[in-house]
Amino acid sequence: MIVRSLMEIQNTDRDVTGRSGNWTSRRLLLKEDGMGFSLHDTVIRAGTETPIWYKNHLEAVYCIEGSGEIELVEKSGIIPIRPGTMYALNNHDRHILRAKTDLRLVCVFNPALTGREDHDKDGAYPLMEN
Ligand code: 9YT
Repeated sequence: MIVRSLMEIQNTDRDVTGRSGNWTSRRLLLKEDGMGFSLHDTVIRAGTETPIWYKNHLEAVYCIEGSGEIELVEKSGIIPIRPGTMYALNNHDRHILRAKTDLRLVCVFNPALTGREDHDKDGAYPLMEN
């Protein structure tokens, strides 16, 4: 069994801030933990806009704090994000994530991230072999 707290991973390699400065992802479970998915406690900074397109991963996101919205790129529509909202990018949906206040999101990735992944120019993570 794995037991891990947010406090113990803060300021370690599992605590990743994107180059954009828009988000910090605390990676509670990674590929090396052998669960088949990774689990992150992520903060998206207030006032930011982040283009995302996870071509290589499926992601589910559950909002536990804050308010914001998703704008889908290939379909029209704005989806409000508030505590209790879950969204799952089951079609690798390209979108823009806007945070009105700091957003705290619990994120699950399949396949699991390996550790230090950051968004590329399209807002994707590469598929890592180890
Ligand atoms: C919601 C989202 O995808 N935010 C970007 C960071 C990512 N969730 C991560 O690596 O935790």
